[in-house]
Amino acid sequence: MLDRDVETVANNIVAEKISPEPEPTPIEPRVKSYIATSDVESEIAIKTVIVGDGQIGKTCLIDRLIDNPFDDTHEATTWQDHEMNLTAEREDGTERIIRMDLVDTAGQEGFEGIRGCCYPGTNLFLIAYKTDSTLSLNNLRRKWHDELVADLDFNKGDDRLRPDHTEPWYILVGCQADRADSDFTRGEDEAVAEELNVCAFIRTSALVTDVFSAESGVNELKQMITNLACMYRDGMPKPSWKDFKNPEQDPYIEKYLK
Ligand SMILES: Nc1nc2c(ncn2[C@@H]2O[C@H](COP(=O)(O)OP(=O)(O)OP(=O)(O)O)[C@@H](O)[C@H]2O)c(=O)[nH]1
Ligand SMILES: [Mg+2]
Repeated sequence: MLDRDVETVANNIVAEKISPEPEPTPIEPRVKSYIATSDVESEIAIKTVIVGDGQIGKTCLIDRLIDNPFDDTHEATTWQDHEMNLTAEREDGTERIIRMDLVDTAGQEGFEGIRGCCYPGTNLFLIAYKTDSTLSLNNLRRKWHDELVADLDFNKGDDRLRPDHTEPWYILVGCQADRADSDFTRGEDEAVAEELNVCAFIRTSALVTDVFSAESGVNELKQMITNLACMYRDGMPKPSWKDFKNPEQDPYIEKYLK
């Protein structure tokens, strides 16, 4: 090595040592709150249904959403209806209440008939997969999407098929993201989000106790449901998961989030 090179390396090391530590970037909440315009009604109703393969963690996640603790035991669901209230804040600080009918369904084969009974009137679907299972992710593309779209065709005339709502509003929900091998489907899940044109995409864990943490994603999901419920009821066009990924880059979304 030339003396000149040695000197350059030495200077770089000194510069590295004396340069101040970079300021940590403040962590922004990933999902921002919807700003409801002041002329909309104060209470809105919304029906949300969760679907996906059996034993992927749908019921455990719903339990977390309704503030129940994590229960490790699995009992196959047939149909479970929950009611919950969500709140969105208006620009003037007043609240708008969203009364949500939240339906948990059976993921197993053979329950198509029962599931079909709970689809009519649904405004928002949580389409769920397990983050270490490519099979459960791919089944969203085929089995679950086909089943939901067939139902929409079957129930022509309900309010999901208004001219501006010709496609289902989906949130793609990854379950059990705490698992060591949960990165198994990373990348593939974005392809599914793209293909199914979902409104949002959130990875969650029902096992993580702090529902406000990024590792849990439960509060993030709740906030996103609130945002989409308001946007749906205000007759907004269907947003794309990419809009929520970079809200600051999209003037349309930024206008509605704070
Ligand atoms: N590590 C981990 N395990 C989970 C999590 N959620 C669920 N499980 C496990 O997965 C099992 C199945 O979860 P359920 O919520 O019952 O599955 P499901 O999708 O509702 O199943 P079906 O009702 O049969 O469609 C649970 O008994 C837990 O042991 C999670 O977030 N993390
Ligand atoms: Mg269940």
